[in-house]
Amino acid sequence: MGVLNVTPDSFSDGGRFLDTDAAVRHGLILAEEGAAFIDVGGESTRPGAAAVGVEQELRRVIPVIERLHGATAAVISVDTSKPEVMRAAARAGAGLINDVRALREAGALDAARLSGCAVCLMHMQGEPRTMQLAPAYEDVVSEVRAFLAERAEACRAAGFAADRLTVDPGFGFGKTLEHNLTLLRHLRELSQDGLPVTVGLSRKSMVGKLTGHPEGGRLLGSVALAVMAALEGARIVRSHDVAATVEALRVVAAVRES
Ligand code: PT1
Repeated sequence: MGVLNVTPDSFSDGGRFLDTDAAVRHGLILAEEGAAFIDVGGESTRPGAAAVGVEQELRRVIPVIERLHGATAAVISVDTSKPEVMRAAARAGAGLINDVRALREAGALDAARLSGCAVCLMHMQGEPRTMQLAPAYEDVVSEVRAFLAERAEACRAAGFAADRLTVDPGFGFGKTLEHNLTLLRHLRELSQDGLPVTVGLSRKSMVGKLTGHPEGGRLLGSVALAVMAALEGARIVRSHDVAATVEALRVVAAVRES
């Protein structure tokens, strides 16, 4: 899954893709590099980020989704928690709703179900603005697993087919380095009910803490974590660096299938 941030405060692109043309061009490059999903996001959810209004988020993402849809075989994903954005994105051609709040916002569960899109349910403790101030768990693996199981059950009860869902532990979302590493080591336990697991590790501060490198220097650490996640059963890997990540995962797959 390739990351396409359409935000001025994006941590990875310095706002370079605020104009629709440039965003669409970059999305097409991600697809050519081998991304099966292009994840279009207009609300930054990195630690410390403030919320954005619905009109602004719509203005950012909908033109990009409209133009990517049909221009690539990749599935267009929309990184949003807002029901209005889910509805408009689905009309514009999105096939996956990637919600870091796991459809907990008012109206989101219904909007997602009626959209016909598949859904990624992610775990987050707190809200982006404050989630890294004091993350705390008694047992991070069982708490994240229980949360994801509860949200998947809420979706099934609302009428989602199980094969339209994926779950994500939410690396860096209200978690210390130790929480993140524990979750990665125990990734297989997060989806006992057989739902595919998605992970996002690319360029995150956990990579910085492990390598000492700033955001621009985290490719090798990010690819190493992507490989580890794949070996621990992850089925979808969200990344800014699609060419490098796809190459690494293809090599791993070739060995495992040999
Ligand atoms: C993710 C994810 C996401 N991450 C899914 N969607 C982000 N499904 C946005 C840091 O510690 O992991 N899964 N959408 C980006 N969020 C972060 C969080 C970015 C933490 C950076 C950090 O640096």
